[in-house]
Amino acid sequence: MRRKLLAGVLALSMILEGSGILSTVSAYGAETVTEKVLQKSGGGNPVLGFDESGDLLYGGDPAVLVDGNTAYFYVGHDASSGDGYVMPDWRCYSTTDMKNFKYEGVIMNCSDISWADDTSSWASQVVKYNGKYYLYYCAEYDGNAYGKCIGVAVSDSPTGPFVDKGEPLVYDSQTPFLNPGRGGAGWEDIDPTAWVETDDEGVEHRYLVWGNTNAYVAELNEDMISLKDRDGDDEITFDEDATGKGDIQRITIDGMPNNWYYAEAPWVYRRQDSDGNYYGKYYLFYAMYWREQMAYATCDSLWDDTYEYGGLIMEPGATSNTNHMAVVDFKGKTYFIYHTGALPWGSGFRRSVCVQELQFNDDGSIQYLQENAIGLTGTASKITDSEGAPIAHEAYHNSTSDSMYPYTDVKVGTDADAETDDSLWVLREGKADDAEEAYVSIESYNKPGLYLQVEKDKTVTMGQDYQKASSDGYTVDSKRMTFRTLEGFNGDDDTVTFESVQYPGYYLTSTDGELTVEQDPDKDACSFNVSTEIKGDASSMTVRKTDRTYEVGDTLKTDDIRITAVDEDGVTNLVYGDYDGVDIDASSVDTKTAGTYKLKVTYGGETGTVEIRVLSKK
Ligand code: FUB
Repeated sequence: MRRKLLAGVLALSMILEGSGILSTVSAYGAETVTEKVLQKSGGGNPVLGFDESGDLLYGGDPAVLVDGNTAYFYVGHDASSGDGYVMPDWRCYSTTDMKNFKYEGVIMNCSDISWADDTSSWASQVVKYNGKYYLYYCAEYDGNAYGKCIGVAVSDSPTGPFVDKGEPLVYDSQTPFLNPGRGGAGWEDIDPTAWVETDDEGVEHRYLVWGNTNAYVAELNEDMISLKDRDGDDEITFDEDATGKGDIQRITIDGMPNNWYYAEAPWVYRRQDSDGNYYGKYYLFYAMYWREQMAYATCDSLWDDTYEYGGLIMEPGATSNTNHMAVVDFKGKTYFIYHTGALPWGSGFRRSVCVQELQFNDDGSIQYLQENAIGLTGTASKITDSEGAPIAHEAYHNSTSDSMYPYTDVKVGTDADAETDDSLWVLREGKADDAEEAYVSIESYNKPGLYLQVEKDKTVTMGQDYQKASSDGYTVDSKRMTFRTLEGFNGDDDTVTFESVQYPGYYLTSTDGELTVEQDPDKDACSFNVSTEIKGDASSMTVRKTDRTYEVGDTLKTDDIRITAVDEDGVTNLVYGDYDGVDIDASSVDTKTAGTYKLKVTYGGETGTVEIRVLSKK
């Protein structure tokens, strides 16, 4: 299993590396070819997704506790074999460097909670307080009698076992259902995050924030297992009229653009100086809109202030409908920990955890992050054809529409003008047989979980390895996503030829920008150069069309055009084409005539183009 190896692998050098290491001779049919073993990427994302034996174990909704020299990662175990959550327990991993992870086992089973059902170990967070560890979690009340509730369990150790309080800390009935049409009645009270801090006057504050479709905040008592009766009326009440009275308040986030909304997955965070003291504003990280994007808001007080929208951090994941983050400072750096469905047969119901560094600008705003397959330890490679054009997938933003997933046939070709990130690949052990050193599977750098694959018609596309593995452990995509690497057929020492494992005797070939596998290819066209390098910076603005194509006579629409613009402070904004401030010059597009047009888009003083295809009427 790949995970077994990943857990122990250290970061590889991020400078240019050679590709060939050793070679052996073997033959297919009449042809004699020489294998050439490529350097595979060490580790990268996801960092978790394994059990005590190193076997695949999915887990989502990461939470992280930094305790001394160690960071403890917690996940809800995803045991689903379909398209719904089946989550029987919470598990823990530990790390002292954010690169190597130790499996610590089950910390609590849903079935051990007297009031909960057995399979709803949804999002959680562990906090340490006065030497004890408190696990805040959400689970469904048995028989759904009271919807989803928030519970709390206690342990003397960060790795458990945790013992539940015996009744919910927050019942679903304690907050109103305010947003029909989004989320669901009965599960507004999920996704707890807790925060404890002593202020400058020495007063201690303990907060619990949670919620789906609405975010709520309440104070915790010093026992950490009950909510504070702030207004002293002997019951825990919701502040219906937002008068500041009551014990549970609804959080309002001002300034969210594009009709986006708070969805779920809150995480409270504050920056720390080199002595570990908190400073600056509070950050509320959260999942926004559907499919879920990662965003943040800031405030001066978790209880008394309005929260101001800060920006988008990550677009919807390439392989998971939800995302859920933890943000922690650890040994002088800030880390953004999130989940994807990037492992084989992965999805929003079979997730695994990823780590990237989070960067702040001088004013405290947060830089946009792109999910990637290399994380802190992996390496990305460029694969260029004999003309110097890199293999790249088509440029696109992950759709917010469920119907687009899983991505199974993304267009791939060679393109000298391809954007850097779309032309980076992560060389993995061959899915068809990880013991074969000359086998390689080629994962997209910026669409983690999507791999180059050979189609039946011998064209090459990119898709997710999303189908269930058979009893031998391989998915139906394993072979078509694996290539045997050979010395380049053009005889150049530096080149490599990729033979399809699904179709032995067919070799990856670049012809006028098209990628196919061919039986008798031109020797230059099937010889590629592989170089491994660090990812370059994003350009200042990219404009991307999403899923729409037009037929002659259709009206041009701009709402699906998505623009990623980096402003002068390095802050990345992602906006739709119909957003205020976006100027679209449609004069170059003639939807009465079939053809391919370049549409000019201007935003924030930058101009870019997006390709519009108008097809003949069927
Ligand atoms: O894992 C179940 C739910 O999915 C979580 O509670 C949400 O945050 C979403 O990730």
